[in-house]
Amino acid sequence: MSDSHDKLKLTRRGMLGATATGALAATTGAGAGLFGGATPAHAANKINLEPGELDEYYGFWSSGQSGELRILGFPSMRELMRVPVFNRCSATGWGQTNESLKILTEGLMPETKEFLAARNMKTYDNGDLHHPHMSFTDGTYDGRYLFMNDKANTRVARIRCDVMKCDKIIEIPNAGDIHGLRPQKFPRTGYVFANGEHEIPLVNNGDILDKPDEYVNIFTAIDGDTMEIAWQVIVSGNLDNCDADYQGKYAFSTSYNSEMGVTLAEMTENEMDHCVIFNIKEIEAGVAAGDYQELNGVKVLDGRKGQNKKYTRYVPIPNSPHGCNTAPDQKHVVINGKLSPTVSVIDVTKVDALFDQDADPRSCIVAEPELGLGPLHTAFDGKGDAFTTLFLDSQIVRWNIDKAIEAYAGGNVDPIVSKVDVHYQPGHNHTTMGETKEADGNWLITLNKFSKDRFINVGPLKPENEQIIDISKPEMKVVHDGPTFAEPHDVVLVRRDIVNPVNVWSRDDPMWEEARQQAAADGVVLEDGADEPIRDGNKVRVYMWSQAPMFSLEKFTVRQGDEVTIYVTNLDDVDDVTHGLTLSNHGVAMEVGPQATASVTFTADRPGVHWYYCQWFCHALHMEMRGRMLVEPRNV
Ligand code: CUK
Ligand code: CUA
Repeated sequence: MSDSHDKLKLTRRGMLGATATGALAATTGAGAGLFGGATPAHAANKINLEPGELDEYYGFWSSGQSGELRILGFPSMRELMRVPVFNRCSATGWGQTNESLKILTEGLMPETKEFLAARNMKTYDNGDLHHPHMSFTDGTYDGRYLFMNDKANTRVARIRCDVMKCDKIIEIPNAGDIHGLRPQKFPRTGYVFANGEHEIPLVNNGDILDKPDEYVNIFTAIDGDTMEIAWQVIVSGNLDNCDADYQGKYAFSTSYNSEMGVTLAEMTENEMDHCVIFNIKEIEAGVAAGDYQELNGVKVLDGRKGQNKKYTRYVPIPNSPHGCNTAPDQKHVVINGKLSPTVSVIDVTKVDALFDQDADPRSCIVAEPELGLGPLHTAFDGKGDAFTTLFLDSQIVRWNIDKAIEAYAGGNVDPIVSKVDVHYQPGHNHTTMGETKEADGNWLITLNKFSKDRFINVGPLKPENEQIIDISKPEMKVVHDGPTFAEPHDVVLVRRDIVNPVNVWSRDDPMWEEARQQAAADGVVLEDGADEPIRDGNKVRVYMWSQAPMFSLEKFTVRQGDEVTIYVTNLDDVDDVTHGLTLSNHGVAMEVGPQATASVTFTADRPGVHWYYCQWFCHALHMEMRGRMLVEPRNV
């Protein structure tokens, strides 16, 4: 590092840094006063928050075919953040930065990497994220991680809740398209259970093609701490949704198409499909005893119908069941009938007998109330009531679990408490803390697939409509319409005291470990940057820091055809001072959070002057936060 640069750096960093901090202190100071006095929204189930009031819950939303996770404040429904996962994000550079590409690619199977490389793709840039769920400890959310599925490209991802960024994505071998996903509730997560939805040949290499009777479905248990696959079980029938018990003994998956048909007529032929119950201890014992085949590096056990092994039991359920929801009473699991107007209630204490005494599989069913047309998903208030979406009736039905059990035993009681119209065709619904033992019965949200006439028209593609329902009294009341873009399937509503993200990255974060190592190999300290690009053949590495409102390099020079990697380390240590680096006319842009390092690699094949600039409005001199990349023509 030259003396003059050192001096310049010190002076400018000192002066402008002070200016920046001063300016920010003024704004954040005002903000702190405003928010410091904010009151939570729970008073009398209040939904409309005044400016400056904070939400009582975090809502973690899936986005279906948009591929991202969204964070909303709940119940205000203010969208707070989008966390890219299975998609490409223009704002943050997810899918482009080296740090995100490492996460997006390291968990892919070798043949997928080859497939993508042959098509000049670094990774998939689409996904279909249906089911986001938080990690549990002892039956309730613990604020560590969120896990989610990608139905489109058979992946499972994890988000770190300390920074709200995805840190792991794995492809699930042997399975066809991951759909249902739930974490183990007890003793902790532990396992993340993931359903393979579409049946495929066990070894899907082209040897077996149009022989559907040789296809199988795969249930997967992932270790949520390491994000490695613990084991898989082969099952009969398409797996749809799943959930776990509060005892740590069983997992449950709904299964439509027990016929294993491929046409609509074949798939809906039977009146009864089933719920598959997985015996976790027996499966672990089977793994320990070596009762598995190894496929693509995964231990795969056989739990198909008729195997009569203690890994699985098949409970007949009417008809093409969809949602699978364990109640906060820690005892009941509701299986939603979809094509049947009923839901089937499993008593987990009666499941032992299925395995130990080969009891009739239906003996674990303790209620089967008829609720209405198209029951898809059920949520709970923690006080004994359940709330089921009726897709075809466009209603939420509130029903009482104890009364349903009484009626099933022959009692003359009606389990239905009330119904409310929603707009329209609800899929998932969810209550505040509803999938934990701490369900509080305050609010229900219903995620409706259609919104026609609820909003001003935006053309043929309409938003979905999410409605909030006050469930604190027996009569339910719709209190809010919330349009949303394609296409949340599911959401979890988490009390805000459970979620505690940091404001500023730790410089030790593993996210940029490779950048740290590369810098060390180049004799550079990331926080200091380098005056000149480091050349290594035609690979060029540019190290700079950012501090509002400047980059450490006002310019750098490379040669046409160089493969350039730019590392930016954000020295700002102030809440909310995110910078970015956009390199014009190169399709390059990335977020650099406070105290973070981010890097991007591209080929400098356009001779000339190209400006890079900060794209995250960070300072009064944000427009001035820029520099030049000078690209020398190849034959000079
Ligand atoms: S599924 Cu979409 S409405 Cu993927 Cu959870 Cu039921
Ligand atoms: Cu830094 Cu805008």
